[in-house]
Amino acid sequence: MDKRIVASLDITDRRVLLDLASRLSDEIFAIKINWPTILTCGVDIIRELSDFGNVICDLKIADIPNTNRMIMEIIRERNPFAVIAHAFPGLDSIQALLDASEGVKVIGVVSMSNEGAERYLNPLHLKILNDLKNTSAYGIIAPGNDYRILQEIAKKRGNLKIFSPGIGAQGGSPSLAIMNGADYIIIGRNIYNAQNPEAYVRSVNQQIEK
Ligand code: BMP
Repeated sequence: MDKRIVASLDITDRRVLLDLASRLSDEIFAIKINWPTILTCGVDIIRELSDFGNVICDLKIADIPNTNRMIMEIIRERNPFAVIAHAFPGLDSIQALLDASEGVKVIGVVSMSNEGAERYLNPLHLKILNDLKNTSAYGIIAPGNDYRILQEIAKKRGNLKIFSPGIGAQGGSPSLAIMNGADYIIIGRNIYNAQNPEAYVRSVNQQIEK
């Protein structure tokens, strides 16, 4: 079976992070890292983690095209599989990332899993999705704990892959997220705080398979 879990290893201790990455690598699609890891371990952690498989850099890049391009040029040197960017700054900003990507995939945030996103971002999700469909972006972020939004996005996503956070600690269920349209589920705390992260990941894989 194709692996569907993205392990969000929001860990700031380099040794703990690399150890867990090596233990999980056979059971997951990718490792996702975020600002806490990059700010503490340094940007070269991306290359180190890439020894264990796909690395998704969750930088939620959200700037003008020139700054986006500069960020992509720094990141792409370190062998990531993908970067996550906000799409709300506009298509010129997303296009700048795509133009500089040299094969690194771009995943755009369409809607978020936190409650506060209901006010500003989430009402725009279909508009953002439609725009992203006209680019060469690889995927989108859509909430794995809001099945109504997830279903709506899944119906209209075209070729874009759906990555869904909000699983476990934020209330979403792995199998319901997949049933409602997620291609990949992003799980953080439930993995790295588990007593036995490998066993937890294996049990989620079994749930998904069923
Ligand atoms: P956790 O499973 O521990 O809640 O972690 C989820 C991860 O996904 C975190 O890195 C968070 O920043 C990210 N994320 C999210 O939770 N919701 C979103 O809408 C977008 C995210 O990138």
